[in-house]
Amino acid sequence: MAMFFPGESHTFSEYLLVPGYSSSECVPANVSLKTPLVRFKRGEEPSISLNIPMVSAIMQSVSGEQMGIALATEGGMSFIYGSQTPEQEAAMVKAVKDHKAGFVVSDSTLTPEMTMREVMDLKEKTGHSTMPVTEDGTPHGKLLGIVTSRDYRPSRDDPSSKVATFMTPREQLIVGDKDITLKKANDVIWDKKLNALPVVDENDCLLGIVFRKDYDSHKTNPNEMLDANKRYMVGAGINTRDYETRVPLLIEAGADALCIDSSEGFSEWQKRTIEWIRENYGEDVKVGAGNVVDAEGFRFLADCGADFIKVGIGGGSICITRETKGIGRGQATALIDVCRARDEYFEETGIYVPVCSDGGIVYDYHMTLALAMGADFLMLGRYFARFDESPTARVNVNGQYMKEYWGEGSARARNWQRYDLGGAAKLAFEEGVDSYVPYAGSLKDGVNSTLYKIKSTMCNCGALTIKELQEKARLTLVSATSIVEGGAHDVVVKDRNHQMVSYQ
Ligand code: RVP
Repeated sequence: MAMFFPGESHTFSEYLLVPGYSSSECVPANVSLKTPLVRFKRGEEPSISLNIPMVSAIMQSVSGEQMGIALATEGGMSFIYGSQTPEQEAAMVKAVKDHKAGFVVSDSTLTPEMTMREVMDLKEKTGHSTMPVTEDGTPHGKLLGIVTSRDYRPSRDDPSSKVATFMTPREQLIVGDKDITLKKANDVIWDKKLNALPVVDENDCLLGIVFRKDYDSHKTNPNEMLDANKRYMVGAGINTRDYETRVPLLIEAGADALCIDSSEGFSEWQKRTIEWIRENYGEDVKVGAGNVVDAEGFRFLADCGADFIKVGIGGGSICITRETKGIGRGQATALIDVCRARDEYFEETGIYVPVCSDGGIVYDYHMTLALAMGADFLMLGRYFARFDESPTARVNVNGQYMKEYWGEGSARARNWQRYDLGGAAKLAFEEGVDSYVPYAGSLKDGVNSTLYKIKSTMCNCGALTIKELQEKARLTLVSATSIVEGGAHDVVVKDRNHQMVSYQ
């Protein structure tokens, strides 16, 4: 007879935190969100800790180079998507590692042949008003000029005029050379009253642009995730099929942590992948595994040597795995079960294996709940897809800005493999959808607002660290009617923004 899990499986929205005593010390400014990323032995420090408990999902529509840089700047880590060739993925990892803080690699690069209309469309899509012009239109091509919104007047100029006719040409630009420091670049910006300084190599190819505003923000990034050589830290997704070629390239490119990306990780394939990494790299290469939804799955992967374990099947906002395959478990119940198993494993073996709650976070308070239930950190897809730094286009849908967001199990994401196989492989069925999410501005602003809420709730629970939150949190299940009670009710709300609380 089949085994039945006792009780129902619940999700985050069915729980609330009951506040505990908070002393006068409990203020957001005193809260630390530092949290382990990889396994460690009792009494030792983990070799990698995150400064904020957020990682970005291993997805084409979430974790590219810009996301890697922006999230590391705030203290989290991106896992670059693996649904591309190993060479392409390694190049993205390398781009994050090579990035010099404050030197922006533009994803809105123009060619001299483009028209003003195209420039305006690109500005609408990306929100960028300063765009470099290179010979071949790539971000590291030979620099030919710069276009800012002061160079053209949409209302008066001919929209078909070519970039070459209205850009500020290279010979009139002040540039920095490849060895310029950020401090020196900023001195030039101030001395020459510039808004941006392009930095070029000895062949006049663009390396990056220093913007006036970025230096100020750089100075205020105390949480940056930096490796021993002061380079940004970044992770990368791998799979259980091509690891023998992919892993060496990612390690060579400088990846700080790997993660096996699978919707179902309780498998011999994951065991073999981890074993291969251990045989070839020992403990030096850090690798997370998953996803699992119960204690048995956790223990299996912990015994295999996974450095962290991801929890969640079917809870992702774009995920239809539960609908198509009938597998999964309510995210809160799965997380609570796995975190209990992690603590028992720690008791028994003295080894702490961090748990990542992956998928299904809708409101900011869900993050606090997940941490309170035991998660060490959170993997977020939809949340990050909404920001400027996700790799997808910003589009205007019925007057509202949206960003595209699609699942890794959708036909759109899996096309790359089909092309790889010469079109031979067909998708048997889809496990994800292609969608829009409301555009939410810069990652920095969004993350800081979220973290402030998390810290403030932690204070309500009397906790100054995530560990303390896990020990002190008091959680209660809520009934359907008490969820109604928790929103604005029985009043006519004037401000429509308060009616739509999702996406906060
Ligand atoms: P969310 O943050 O709710 O958008 O969920 C993101 C997670 O959803 C990913 O980290 C991954 O585990 C899962 N995912 C990604 N693609 C798909 C799919 O196509 N089914 N699911």
